[in-house]
Amino acid sequence: MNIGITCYPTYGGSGVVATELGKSLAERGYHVHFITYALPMRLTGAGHEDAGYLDNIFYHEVEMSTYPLFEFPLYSMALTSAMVEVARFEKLDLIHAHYAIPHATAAVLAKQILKNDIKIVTTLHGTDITLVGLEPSFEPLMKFSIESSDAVTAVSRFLRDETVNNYDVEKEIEVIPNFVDTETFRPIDSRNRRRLLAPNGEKLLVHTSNFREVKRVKDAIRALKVMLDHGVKAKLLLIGDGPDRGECQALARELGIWQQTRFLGKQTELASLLSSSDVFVIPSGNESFGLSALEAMACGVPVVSSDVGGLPELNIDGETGFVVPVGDVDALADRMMNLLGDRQLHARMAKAAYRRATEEFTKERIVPMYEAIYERVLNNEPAVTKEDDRSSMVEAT
Ligand code: GMT
Repeated sequence: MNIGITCYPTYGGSGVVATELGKSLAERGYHVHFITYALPMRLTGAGHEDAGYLDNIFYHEVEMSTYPLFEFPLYSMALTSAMVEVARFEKLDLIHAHYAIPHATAAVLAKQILKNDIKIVTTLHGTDITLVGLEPSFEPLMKFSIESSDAVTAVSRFLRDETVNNYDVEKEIEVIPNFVDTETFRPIDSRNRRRLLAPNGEKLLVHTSNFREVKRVKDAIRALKVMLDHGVKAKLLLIGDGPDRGECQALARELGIWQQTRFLGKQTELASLLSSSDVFVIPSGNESFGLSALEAMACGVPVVSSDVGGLPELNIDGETGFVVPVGDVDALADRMMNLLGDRQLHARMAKAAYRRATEEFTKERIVPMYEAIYERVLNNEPAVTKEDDRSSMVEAT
């Protein structure tokens, strides 16, 4: 089977999921063609043994021509053209579009140009539905793109329900959660690293994100301040980069806790940094799944998260960590102090987090769900009904 994959290559969890899926499919013998405007971040293999050339994977760059008349780059048009060209030349059976606008839209248009001689699978990831698509002018486009896809998946039950409710779509949306490569994300003995990061035996809190407003990173910094005021010896590792980073740094200085925060920027050795840490904190204002929390869980790190979106589907309150109301900084601090102050509780939750990640959300378990959808659309079979939805596995702990 020849599969085209389009995703945002440089930024965010949807690109990570799309790239890891493509790599897994290639390992299983499919020919995978990435059609993106830059080489997907994790495809370069930075930090991976398989850096460089990967068998069965092909990269087609979406080239953007400039012309003075086009004040704004015509990304969607260029992408559609690239999809058509690659589909014809490489005899693609289907295009898997990650992120609804404009990727699913471009794929649907490409399908029309190709006279329906291709199938479209769309995966909804989060902000495409919860933020971007809610722009009133985008609503008809979103509904059209979803309903015109041959199959649609969402990464959590929350996201499926949001899509159905917000866009009134008449389309079966199947839930396929995010997955993690447990060979990369695993508990790693990182005592040396820990000694460097916490030379005075401090507890380590960790947060990874793209520092957008929706991540509410400042809540994590404020929670650290509450903990320090309670006499807890702790440090907060902040990994990643994005628009809010500057403000977060300013807040840490303003609160007088600069020395207890470490802004580490974008890191490739994530698993080792996560493994060095005691608690993963994710206070998001909206989060359709929370791939970063899953990666931490696979490294044996319990999670303290907000209660929004798909986070409570992943992080089981009182079992793999704690779930607190979004924006409640005191509750965030309180739960982290509970975890850090009770060795047995911490060990139990760390083990449960690891078990949940490595039993429920592995690529071995999740990738076949996508394969089944590909087979189904190519055989023109109908979608599974909600009653026997695949999301039931997410509920199993
Ligand atoms: O918010 C991000 O980090 C980026 C965003 C994206 O679409 O690239 O991530 C979304 O997709 C991830 C993969 O499916 C999910 O794990 C994230 O929860 C989701 N982010 C939000 O909903 C805010």
